[in-house]
Amino acid sequence: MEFAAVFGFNYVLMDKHSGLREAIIKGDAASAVSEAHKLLDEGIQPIDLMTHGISPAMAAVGRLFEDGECFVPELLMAARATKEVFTILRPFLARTNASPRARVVLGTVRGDLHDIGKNLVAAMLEGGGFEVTDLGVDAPAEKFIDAARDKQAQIVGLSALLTSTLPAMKATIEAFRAAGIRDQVKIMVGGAPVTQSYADAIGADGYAANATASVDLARRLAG
Ligand code: B1M
Repeated sequence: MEFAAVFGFNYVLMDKHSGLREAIIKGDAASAVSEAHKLLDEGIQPIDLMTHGISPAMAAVGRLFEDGECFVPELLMAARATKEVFTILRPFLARTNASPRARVVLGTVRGDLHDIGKNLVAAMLEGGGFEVTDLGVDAPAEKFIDAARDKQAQIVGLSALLTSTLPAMKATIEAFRAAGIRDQVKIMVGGAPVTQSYADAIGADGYAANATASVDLARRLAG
């Protein structure tokens, strides 16, 4: 795939994150990790690597996939490169947390295996001072409920990328109600097919369109 074609002229004019974006789009994990180390050594904040590097790169890979310009193997290579960069960013993000603002239990709902956006949200929340318990993908309602109880979480975050798994989001919120603990947690939702009106319709406490907005929302929900 052609990097210039993905980002257009402005991005080709090379900002400091362009090497990282290019490596992720190409699915070159080793170069992505080395670009990330280089940026961190230059004093760039880990949050900036996510907002200007990982996030736009994965959005670009998503567009290429939708346009039929890349296929599942390339998607998976880009996802793997992103995960390896997360591995080196995580300790930096954790280091900034003196005492957590609130505990968040986060996961991708049942039936849904997409985790790149959810991982970005987790990393941004950690960077924003939240303690995050990540339940991974394909998480059933009971897993969210058990973890929320165990961790005494104030916030539960549900991610979904498929229109077919949106009902699992609704079912998870209903399960919290049935378990009698709906009023003990704030539930935030997000993911490409989710909208504010869907969040309202299923009784969520908040919706965030992207990882940056999820930190603002979590701060608001945590009071
Ligand atoms: Co899938 N997939 N996929 N996929 N995939 C989509 C979602 C799709 C739109 C592609 C398409 O066809 N155009 C389509 C869904 C169509 C629909 O439902 N209407 C689709 C499909 C159909 C499928 C399969 C069914 C394909 C198949 O097997 N036939 C299958 C389903 C598997 C399953 O889940 N059961 C499938 C599989 C896969 C891969 C495994 C190959 C891979 C996932 C790898 C992984 O995640 N580890 C994959 C990918 C990569 C995509 C696309 C291309 C990219 C998703 C992504 O990572 N985006 C996607 C098309 C697209 O979105 N353009 C597509 C980048 C990421 C940073 O953005 O995830 O939106 P996003 O997260 C954002 C926000 O949404 C938000 O913040 C994030 C960061 O800014 N956000 C939250 C997310 N969660 C949040 C939670 C919050 C707050 C904000 O609070 C709790």
